Amino acid sequence: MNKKTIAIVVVLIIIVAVISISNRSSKNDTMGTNDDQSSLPPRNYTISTSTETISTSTQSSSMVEKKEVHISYTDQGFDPANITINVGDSVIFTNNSSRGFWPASDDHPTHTKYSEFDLKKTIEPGGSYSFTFTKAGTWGYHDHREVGNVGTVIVK
Ligand SMILES: [Cu+2]
Repeated sequence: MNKKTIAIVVVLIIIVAVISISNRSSKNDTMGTNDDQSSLPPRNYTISTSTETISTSTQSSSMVEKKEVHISYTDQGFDPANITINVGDSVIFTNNSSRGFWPASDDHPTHTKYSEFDLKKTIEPGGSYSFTFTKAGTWGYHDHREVGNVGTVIVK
């Protein structure tokens, strides 16, 4: 239900309530005297509008949900080093090691396999780097400052 519909429903409820109240008072008029009215128990008309919880479903689109995959960089290397993701997914590298590291695409030192992936600078300990893979393929990567630490991102 949208706001306009709710407003119409509320107006209708008010109209119905007003009609029923006026029917009652006209009935009382035909019933006659004030004595009759005073013998009636007091009646309270409560107009209750049920408050409806409106939940708008956010994007039930058929698109595949984009994932974020985390890779931790430790003093022992990347963990996990090898992952498989889908096109459009992001990989977040967090530096949990004791030194700066430089995420870069293979091959060292030119980094031309997936040149956009090359951060071209160092991430200090505690820092992170998020990269969204938009090209399918098998992408080897490494720490440009510690070339023995390598991994592979397979993008499907
Ligand atoms: Cu390198």
